[in-house]
Amino acid sequence: MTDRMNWFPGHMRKAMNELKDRMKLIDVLIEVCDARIPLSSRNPELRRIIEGKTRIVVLNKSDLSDPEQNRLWEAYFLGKGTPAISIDSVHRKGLQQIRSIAEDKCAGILQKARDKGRIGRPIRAMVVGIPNSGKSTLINSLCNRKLAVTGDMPGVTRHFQWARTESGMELMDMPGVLWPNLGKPRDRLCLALTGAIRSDVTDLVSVSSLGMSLIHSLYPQFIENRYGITIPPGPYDEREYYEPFMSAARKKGCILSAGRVDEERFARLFIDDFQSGRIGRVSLEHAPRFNTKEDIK
Ligand SMILES: Nc1nc2c(ncn2[C@@H]2O[C@H](COP(=O)(O)OP(=O)(O)O)[C@@H](O)[C@H]2O)c(=O)[nH]1
Ligand SMILES: [Mg+2]
Repeated sequence: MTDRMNWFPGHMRKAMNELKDRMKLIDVLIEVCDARIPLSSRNPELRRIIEGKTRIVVLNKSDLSDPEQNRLWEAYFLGKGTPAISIDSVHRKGLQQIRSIAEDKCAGILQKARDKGRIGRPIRAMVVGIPNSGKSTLINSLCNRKLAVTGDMPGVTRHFQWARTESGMELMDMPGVLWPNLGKPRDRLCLALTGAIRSDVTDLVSVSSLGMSLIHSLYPQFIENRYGITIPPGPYDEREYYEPFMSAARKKGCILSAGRVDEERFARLFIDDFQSGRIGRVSLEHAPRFNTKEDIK
C-alpha cells in the first residue's frame, strides 16, 4: 500500500465513488471555491474523477475578495481551459453567467438531444465544493427557494431529486461535498481563516496572529487602519507578529481583570472581522501572473 493510500480515508473514497456515479447523470459540474483562496479551497482529487466533464469554476464570496485578484484568477483559470466566474451568491451577482457559460459549453449535448427530438432538454448540473464555500447559498439563490438541509459530511448518502433553477437548468438536489486541499501549513491557515475548517480553541490565537501577519504582508494598510495601530516594517515571522496582535487586542479592549490581554477573545473578534469583510476585501492567495502563453500549463 502506498503512503497516499494510507492517508486517504475510507469515507473520502466512498464520497468520491458516489460522486463519480452521479457524474454520469450530469452535463456540467459547477465547482464552488472561495474567491479569497481559489487554490486551497479546491479539491486535489477532483480532477481524477471528472474525466472530460465540462466544469465551471465559480469564485464565490467575490464580494469579500480583492476585485483585481478576482479578475486575475478568472484569467488564470481560463488560461488553463476552465471558465471561471466571480460571483456573490448572497446578493445573486454573476449567477446569470453560470447559465450562459453552461449553455455555451453544453451546446453539443443539447444539439444531439434536439436531433433525437428532445426539444428543450434542460442542462443538468451538480454543485460541488468544500464545506462553507457557499454551495447551499448558491443553490438556494439559483433556485430561488430554501432547500432542505443537506448533509455536509462527505459520504452522506440520500436520494436526490432534480431541482430547477429559475433559468431552467436542473441541479442535482444534493451538493457534492469535497474536502479541501490540506497541503501546506499556509493552506491550512487560509482554510481556518475563511472558516472552511474549524480551528479548536488552542489554535485560535495562532490562526489569527498568523492571519494578521499574512494579511499585513499582502495589504499593508488594512490591519493598521482597522485596529488603529502602527506596525513597524517587517518581515515578520510567526513569533514576532505576536506584538502587533497584542497591540490590536489592547486597542480593542480585550483585557482580562488582571490587566492581561484576553488573547482568545481578540482572536475570535479578529476572525469575525476578517470573515465579515470588515478588514477590507482580502485575497489570501494571489494569482500567478503569466507572461507568455508558454507559462500556462
Ligand atoms: N459574503 C458572502 N457570503 C457568502 C457567500 N456565499 C455564501 N456565503 C456565506 O458563507 C457561509 C457558508 O455558506 P453555505 O452556503 O452554508 O456553504 P456550504 O457549506 O458550501 O453549503 C454562510 O454564512 C453564507 O451566508 C457570498 O457569495 N458572499
Ligand atoms: Mg451546505
